[in-house]
Amino acid sequence: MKRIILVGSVACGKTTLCQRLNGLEQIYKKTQALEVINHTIDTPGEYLEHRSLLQALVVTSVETEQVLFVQDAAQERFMFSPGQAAAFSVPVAGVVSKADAATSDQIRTAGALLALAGASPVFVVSARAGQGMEALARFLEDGALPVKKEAENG
Ligand SMILES: Nc1nc2c(ncn2[C@@H]2O[C@H](COP(=O)(O)OP(=O)(O)OP(=O)(O)O)[C@@H](O)[C@H]2O)c(=O)[nH]1
Ligand SMILES: [Mg+2]
Repeated sequence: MKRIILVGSVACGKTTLCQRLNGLEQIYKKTQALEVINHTIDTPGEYLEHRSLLQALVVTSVETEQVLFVQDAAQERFMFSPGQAAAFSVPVAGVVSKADAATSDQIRTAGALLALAGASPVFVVSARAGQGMEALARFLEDGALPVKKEAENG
């Protein structure tokens, strides 16, 4: 698996995603600091939400091969700026998380906002239910692109 860094708001599901990608038990634990788990760097949501900490994400991402912007599908608060992916020197993909708890409209909107932030491709997953995780894992293994479904277009 590529070395990745997870970036997203508080409670958007980064740690749960990280546990699922690494085959670990899903246990809730608030992320307090940058944390390395196998090939994954998990980050506290505060690093995205507090602008003064943003630069630390950009600097840390240099150690990785892939950034994942994670957006909770059911969360209306969107903390990524348009074009924010350009601040990173490694490729940025998007993950719409918690798809099990969102409507298809919410999923579509979250995906469109991630694309606006410059993330590509964008995956739709539920780390809890397992939906979409295979496609994301494949992309992180060998760069395979997601197959677009009707509800995710646009
Ligand atoms: N329904 C649903 N809930 C989820 C999913 N993934 C995570 N959650 C829940 O969302 C909450 C926050 O998940 P975390 O993975 O800790 O979020 P985080 O992004 O790591 O949060 P910080 O460490 O605070 O930045 C927990 O209660 C999780 O159980 C999912 O796929 N579906
Ligand atoms: Mg966390």
